[in-house]
Amino acid sequence: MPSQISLNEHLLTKGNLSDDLRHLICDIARAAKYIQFALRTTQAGLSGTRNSFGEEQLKLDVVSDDIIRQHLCQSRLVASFSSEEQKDIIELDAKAPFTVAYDPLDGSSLVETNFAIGSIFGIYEGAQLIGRTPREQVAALYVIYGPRTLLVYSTGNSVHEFLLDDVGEFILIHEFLGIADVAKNYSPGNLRAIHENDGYKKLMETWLDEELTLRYSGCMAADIHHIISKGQGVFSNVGGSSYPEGKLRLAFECGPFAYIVEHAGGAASDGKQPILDKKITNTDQRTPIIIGSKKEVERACKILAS
Ligand code: AHM
Ligand code: MG
Repeated sequence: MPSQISLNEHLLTKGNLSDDLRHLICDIARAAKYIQFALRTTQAGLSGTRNSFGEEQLKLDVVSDDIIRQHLCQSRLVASFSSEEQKDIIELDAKAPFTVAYDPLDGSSLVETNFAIGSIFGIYEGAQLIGRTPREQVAALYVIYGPRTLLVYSTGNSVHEFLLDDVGEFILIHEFLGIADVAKNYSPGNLRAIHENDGYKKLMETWLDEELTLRYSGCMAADIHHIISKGQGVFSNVGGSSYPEGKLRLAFECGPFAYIVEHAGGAASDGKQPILDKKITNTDQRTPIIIGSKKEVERACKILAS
């Protein structure tokens, strides 16, 4: 028997979850392997153009969406799913146990730069997404495609990190990840909003004055993974005139990350209430978000409200 712990084995022994949910998470992990292969082997540019063989190429976010859709359909475990790449919620089989909300390729505008990007998933029991809150998720996970491919999941029993090895297995590298209450790093998104949002301006001045370390890549998945892997930090994206509610979506981005960060001991708020308690009213719904180290999130919410 190999001494390394695979994702499947970890889910079996530490996940505290049903076999159905374990199979669904493994199916999603398999989809991620195909996405990382597509990212490695598709030529840069990648955007509905032709490759050097003259073949038409789909955008990588569309390719990633197709790969995930195929895996969700074939799992036979998905009642409905909703993707950041598609307007409509897709209903598959009302009797199947789960609904999945996902962003197939977060940070896809960074593909050409070779920065890390990611896929994000939130899993709910039942056939409905609309009317639910992210607190009702039974699992959330994300995959980071960077120099290494990493998968991080929570099923409500802390947060665990896996590395894709050369055999094509996700193997455990860190378990029971935690986020400290105090942040030393900050990751401020939608900074253009400081011209219209005095609270956000004051928050930036506070972070600058206190000389927190700036860590912002432009991919939420990578920026929040930075917080999880360093065990501290704060990420923000709040509203201004171009994005009154901030740029990030509740169902596909903020909800899954709020679930994972809270299960690592951190916090996630829209400035007034926990992200986990916000009702999903439509799939395009945006929300301001301050997420990461608990004390810093609390303080940021106070400054934003002042
Ligand atoms: P995407 O899902 O289309 O990639 O957009 C979301 C991304 C986030 O990952 C990131 O935090 C944000 O957009 C960055 O926005 P901006 O380029 O305005 O800073
Ligand atoms: Mg995104």
